[in-house]
Amino acid sequence: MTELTAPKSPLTANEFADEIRQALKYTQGVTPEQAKTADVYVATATVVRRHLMDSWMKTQQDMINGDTKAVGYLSAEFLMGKQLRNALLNAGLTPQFEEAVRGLGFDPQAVVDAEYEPGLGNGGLGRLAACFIDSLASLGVPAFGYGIQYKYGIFRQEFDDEGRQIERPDYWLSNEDPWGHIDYERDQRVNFGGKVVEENGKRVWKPSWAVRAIPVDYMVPGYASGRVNTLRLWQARSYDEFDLLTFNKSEYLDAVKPQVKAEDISKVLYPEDSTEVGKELRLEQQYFFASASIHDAIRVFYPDTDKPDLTTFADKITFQLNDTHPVIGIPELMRIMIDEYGYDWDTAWEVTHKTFNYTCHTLLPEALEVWPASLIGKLLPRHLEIIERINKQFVSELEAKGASEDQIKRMLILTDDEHPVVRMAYLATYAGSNVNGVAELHSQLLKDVTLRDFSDVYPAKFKNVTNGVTPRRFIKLANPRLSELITEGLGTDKWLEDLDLLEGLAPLAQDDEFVKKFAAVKHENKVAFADFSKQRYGAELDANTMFDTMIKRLHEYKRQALKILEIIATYSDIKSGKVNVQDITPRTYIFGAKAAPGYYLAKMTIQLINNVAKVIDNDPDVNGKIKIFFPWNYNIEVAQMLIPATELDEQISQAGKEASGTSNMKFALNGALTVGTLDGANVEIRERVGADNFFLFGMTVDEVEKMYEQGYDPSKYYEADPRLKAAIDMVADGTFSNGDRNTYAPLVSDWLTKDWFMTLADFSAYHDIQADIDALYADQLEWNRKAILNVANSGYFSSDRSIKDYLDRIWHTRSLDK
Ligand code: NBX
Repeated sequence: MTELTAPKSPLTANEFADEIRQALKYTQGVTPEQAKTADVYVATATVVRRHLMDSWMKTQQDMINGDTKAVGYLSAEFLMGKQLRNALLNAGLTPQFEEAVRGLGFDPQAVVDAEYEPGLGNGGLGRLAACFIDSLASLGVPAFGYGIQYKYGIFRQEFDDEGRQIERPDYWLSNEDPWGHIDYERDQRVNFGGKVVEENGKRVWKPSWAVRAIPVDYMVPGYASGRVNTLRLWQARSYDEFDLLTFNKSEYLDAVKPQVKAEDISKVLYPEDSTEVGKELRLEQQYFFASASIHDAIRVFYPDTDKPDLTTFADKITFQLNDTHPVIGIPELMRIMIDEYGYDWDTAWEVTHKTFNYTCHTLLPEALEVWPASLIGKLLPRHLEIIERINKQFVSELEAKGASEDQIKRMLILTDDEHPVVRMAYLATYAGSNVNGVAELHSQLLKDVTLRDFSDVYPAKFKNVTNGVTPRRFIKLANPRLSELITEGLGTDKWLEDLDLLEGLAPLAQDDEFVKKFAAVKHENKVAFADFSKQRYGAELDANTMFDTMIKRLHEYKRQALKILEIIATYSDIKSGKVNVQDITPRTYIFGAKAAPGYYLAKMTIQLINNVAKVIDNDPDVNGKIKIFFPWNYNIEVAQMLIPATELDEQISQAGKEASGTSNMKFALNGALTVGTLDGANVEIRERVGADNFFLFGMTVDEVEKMYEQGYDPSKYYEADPRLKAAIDMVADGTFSNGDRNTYAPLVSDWLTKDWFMTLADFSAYHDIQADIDALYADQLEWNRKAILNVANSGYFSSDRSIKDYLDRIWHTRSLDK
């Protein structure tokens, strides 16, 4: 493989092999002969980490000693994916690794596969955080990712015999984690509970319990930058090894209870991604990592003093709040400055305001976090006081600006009703310097709808930064074949650092030889995915069918239902003889999705998809023309295999609901064509790749709004479209539930009476576009030309570009000098 510009490492393959042997011997206590593949993985990771150590230390020193403001990316989730290949690539050690490991008698890919994927995120938001810290390091911007080292990540998904989702714990730390370094000496105390008392005219918090936050540090190596940043994930531990009082009463098991409670805080990632659960433990998690991280930043940037000049804090670091999850950090910084360091309110406010910025990732009102004031008061009484004062100051400010009473009421951070709540998005918007959406359309809708009052009063705060994805993981690592072809086509591999260079591929879309090579790469990727699916899932996929993929969390607004209903309608056409099965373009429909464990309709949709798959598979009338494949436990590893193999990408959410989407970017960059609505970043992808190279369908945001206003009646669409009616009837009549009409009754009833996301209204348009898709697919040369144009024109969607936009528009900082 070509590695033209990755940093040339001084390490030879032989030296690498020696170091692996040493690590095996001195850290793991095995000889190379005794070593298992997993031992070699751990040893290799140890060597890579050691090799990065100097750059890591230098980056930290340059950050602390220089005058470049750092970025603190505060996020409850970092969905990193496996680390080894990424670290090797960024350290420029891939060829040496391959040779060394082979020389030791092991298969390099098996060594890489031995890593257990950490699932410390739900979906797009967590993966975005991981892409962003990769880009920050690659651009040489000093940065910390701050989050939680959950003991259990996102659940492992299984399907039972009825096709229902089962959730199993994801005990990802059951084996050694060679990447994380636990730093007991740099722990932080995080207090909870108790009350606030008046002492010498000051409000003093007397907490009733505390948790020890211990940092686990992960290196974040930049690609070809020589820089290595830090991802610092906090682990919760107890201070109370034994509650002696209880112990003396010889209630031994009760004595460890406080310890268990403390350690619960970092125990599990909440698996709900769009609906709020409002659980006490979740607020504890949020405060736990926000507080520990802010204290940590003070420790890092003001070393060797207990009297830091925090008026300069905002020049040292800027905190980006990844959604509302870390927003409790705002009153926390206020409290630290006022209570712990004796600053006055106005000084603390100025610093806090300058330090924080907020990114919103949703448009669903139910996903905007609110916390009952009573809960905050119980857990963080001093913070509630501070929030009350912020709210008061806010109201005065609004009055001074001439806001109406109504408007002020709508905007309250702390509501004034019987059960007051704190609206975290409002707190972040008022207190922070900037608020941004994650795609043009989303940012516009934030201003016009979701945060309209705020944008009226504070228009300058509102920014857009369109999301992006890292080309290192999602092109180079995921798609080595395409990467080689790109490098060949461009004559350089610099595109990995400057993705705009992909534009140079556009003329090659007219070169039939290049197009054929591109098609061959896609085909090989499909074969590879089929092999993987056979091995991992026992599935039989035909690489000569169109690979049509929908991967994302299962949610009504994303409309997996639209796709499954279209598949069912096609099946019904075959059964009724309306279409001749020979005329059907063979497609393999691939789904990957987890549903929140308590999300009833989402789980039922999974069950339906699995059972449609079964029925279709076993029906000789289908003649293998259509197949559904739903690999369980979709994760980053599966994504890296599946995205390069996909030809058609489904981005079919109801317009105005998907904030951005990021798989859409990964697909375009890997040469899939998109069928999609004008939603999220689809809009910008279509603008860039060209309307001719994108399958657009469905209602626009304005049409959706109008329809809500008019009163939407889904049953009209059911009655009007015989294909839709046939499909829904099939679900209702037990075709996919062994004749049982009850199994999907709630889903059917929702479609016919509610259908909040207007799946039925968009059904005909979605069906009509399928004919265009099939027609183009029949001309493989044309299809692949368009696919190449998707690759060539998607360079904008590099997370390097997103980070540069954050630097220019929000953070106002820069790379460290080389
Ligand atoms: O964030 C997602 C959006 O739905 C996508 O449109 C967007 O591309 C992506 C990155 O900006 N949001 C998301 O993934 N949210 C969560 O995972 C989530 C997790 C916990 C929670 C609320 C939302 N309490």
